[in-house]
Parts: sequence; C-alpha cells; structure tokens
Amino acid sequence: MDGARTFPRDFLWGSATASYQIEGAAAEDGRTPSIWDTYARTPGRVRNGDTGDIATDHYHRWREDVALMADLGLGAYRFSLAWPRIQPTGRGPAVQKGLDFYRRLVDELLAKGIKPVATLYHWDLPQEIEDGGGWPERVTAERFAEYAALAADALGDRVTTWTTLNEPWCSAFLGYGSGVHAPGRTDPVAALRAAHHLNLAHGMAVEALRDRLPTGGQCSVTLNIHHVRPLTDDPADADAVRRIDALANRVFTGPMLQGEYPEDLLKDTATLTDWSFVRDGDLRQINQPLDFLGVNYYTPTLVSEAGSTGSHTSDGHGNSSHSPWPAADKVAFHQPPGDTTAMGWAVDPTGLYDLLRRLASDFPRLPLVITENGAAFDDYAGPDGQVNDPGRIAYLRGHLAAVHQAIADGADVRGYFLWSLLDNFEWAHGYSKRFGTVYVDYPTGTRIPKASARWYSEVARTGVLPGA
Ligand code: IFM
Repeated sequence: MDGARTFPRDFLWGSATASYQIEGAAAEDGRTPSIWDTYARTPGRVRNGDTGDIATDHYHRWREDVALMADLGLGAYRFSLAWPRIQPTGRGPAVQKGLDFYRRLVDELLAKGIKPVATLYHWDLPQEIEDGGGWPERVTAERFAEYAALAADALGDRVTTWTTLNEPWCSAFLGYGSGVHAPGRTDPVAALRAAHHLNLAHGMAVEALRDRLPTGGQCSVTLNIHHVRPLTDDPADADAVRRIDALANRVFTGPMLQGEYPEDLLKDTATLTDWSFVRDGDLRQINQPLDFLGVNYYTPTLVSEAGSTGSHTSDGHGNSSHSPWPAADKVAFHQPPGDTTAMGWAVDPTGLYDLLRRLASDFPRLPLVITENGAAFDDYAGPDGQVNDPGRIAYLRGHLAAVHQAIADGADVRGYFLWSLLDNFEWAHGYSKRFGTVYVDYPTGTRIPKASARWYSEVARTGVLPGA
C-alpha cells in the first residue's frame, strides 16, 4: 500500500479546457467560422457529424462553470481564447463583444480566487486565414502576432500567465500531414512549413506579450512532448526513436528553447524540403526566454524500425492513409502494453515520470507545468444520477504519483492541469469521448460532477495525494 504524498505548498492545481471544445455560440457576437467549423461540416470528417456549434454551451453557462470550479476548490483554470471571436477575419481591430466575454470570465475567476491561465491558440484558426494559405504561410505568423497584441492589450491587466500555442505538433502534422485534424490537408511539406511558421508565431507572440504585460507577466508554450520508447534494444529501433523524437519534439524545442533546428531533422527531411522557408533572423526571434514549459502527456509512443517483429498499429493519432510523420516511412508504431482508456491509449504513468526527468535534464533552468493530463472513459449517469468513474481516478492517482516522484527526484514541476474540466467536443471523435471530471448531459447541458471531480477536489484543496 502506497503512503500519502504531499506536494509543494505553492503547487498550482487546476483544470483545462479549450474554446472550440466547450464554448458553442459559434455564430454569436461577431464570431466567424474557424477551420474546425468548416472541417466539422465536411461529411465524414467528424464522428456522427458532430460540430462545436453548441458544445457544452459554456459561452452562456460560464458563470455556472466558474462556480463549479470554485466548489471544486481549483486554484487555476487554463482556457483558450477563440481567435475568430476576437478578430473574426484574422486582421483588423478586435471585436468588443468577443473581448467582453473573456473579460467577464476572467473577472469572475479572479473574484473566486482562481488564477486564469490563457492560451492564445488551441486550434481554431479563422477560416479566412486558412483561405489565405494557413500555417504553411509566413503571413499567418505575422497575423498571429497582431492577434496576440490585441489579446494582451485587452486582458493583460487581468491575466498574468499566457501560453502562445497548444500542441503545435497537432496543428502542423495532424492538420496538414495526415489530415485527421482541421484543415484536413495531406501534404508533408506543408506540415513542415506549418511547423516552422507555428514556431515563428510563438516567438513573435512572446515578443508582443512581453511588450504589453506588466512586470511579472509569464509567457509559455504548451507542447505534447511524445515520450518515445524503442520496441527492442536493436540499434535500428533506437534510430526510429531518434527520428520520431525529432519530428514530434525537437522540431519545436530546438528552435524555441535552443535557437536551432536539429541537424538530424534537417537531414532526415532533406528529400522533401531544403527548409529555405526559414529566413535569416527567424531562429533568433523564435528563441525567446520562457517562464515555464507547458507539458501535455497522455500515453507513451512505442516504435521500431518497420519490418522488425511485433504488431504494427496506428500511432494513436487517428486513422488516415496519410502519415503525420514526414519522411518516416521506415518507422513502425506499436500499441504499448497495459490497460487502455476509451481512446485506446495505453495507461502508463512511467512515461510521464521519464518525460519529466528528461526535460529537467535537457532544460535544467526551465520550470515545467503539466498543462494537460487525463483520460477518456465511457462514463454514464446511473439511475441515481451519479457518475462513477473509478478508471479515471486510478489514472489520475498513478500520474500524480509519477509527478510527485519526478519532483522528489529533481524535476521543477510547478503545477498540474487536469484535462478536462468538462466533457467536451473531442475533435474528430466528436462527443463520443468523455474526458471531463464533470459529466455533461448534452441534450440539456446539465453538469454532474463525476466521482473523479470530488476525488481531485480533495487533492487540490489539501495538496496531498492520498495513499492507495
Ligand atoms: O482534447 C484534447 C486537447 O484539445 C488537446 N490535447 C489532447 C486532448 C485529448 O485528446
């Protein structure tokens, strides 16, 4: 039996959401379509033809949702701003009503003692920007910096902690490579170009934020760093790990944190592109000092050289005949061992521990915050109206124990945001996957805190992970 684990006193306990996944009100107050509105309306793209038109109706129920967070004793809330709500065409002045929504939300959070943590971009690119070329084009990074400035001008007096991008890997490689995310393009060169322009957008946005935030303002980025493991100790499998690590992780951490693209990445992809879209001065601009790195972790990634033994499966990032991994056709992906969540993702807290230790060793002076961790299960409300989700509690317990151990072993982890506060629109899976600790009855919008919400609430209030 494990004993109780006490986290550092000032450790931040929160929950996370994202605009398109919860807000709804897709055509209200001047908001225009994003690439996800378009994608969701394209037949066959999203399960059941679900869209974010209504989602959890948070745009109208935000006060109730903040009250819920306060009841649960959360110390922080990570949410994202919808670019098409603030700057509908992706250019020009901000729309007052869009900004007012976030001002009201933030004021209510602050009134309840909950720290707001704002992400500028969680995948809802204004459709007009995609029509002009989207992330593969440099102009999108320039537009993003203008939008960042508008957001900081309007909210910088209330929000001190900012994240530029959420999981740019998904935006670039699922959006433009495999096409399982919006805008659904399948061009490996466009995916690499998108990755660079997302990097550039991050750097430009940090500059815009720093110019506007008061002293003490914090800037960060959130990466879904893949913890990549080899299937065997064959050197060919180690090379598969190296290649996927470059495409998943170092394509972002290289320029953002070290000011350069990894040599091996440039070499691996040389048959596709000479990277001449990287201009003089870009790397300097991308490489901005950050206050912390946001880390999203769900499951490890297991790879081998294609052709070695073992069953080859999908990489867990959706089904497409197009790979999200440019120039990596000699890599095979395998299902990691162990139980799985409703996403089919293996439950393995050791991946989170190893990942945090690696980041602490690679970037020793950079504090870390877990900006997402959680699990989807097939939750339902029983006849008594309660939602029991023991699988999620076990998942959270295991992963929080891993975070605690990583801190004890020297990783500077400052906070944990559970994904997600509410059940919500899980991208191409629509509403079929429930990640929330609060159940949403979609036909009525009713919220029911699950058993895991009560469990997490106790951990967040006390800072103590109880023994198993
Ligand atoms: O729902 C997503 C979120 O938008 C980004 N990170 C992963 C989550 C679960 O798939």
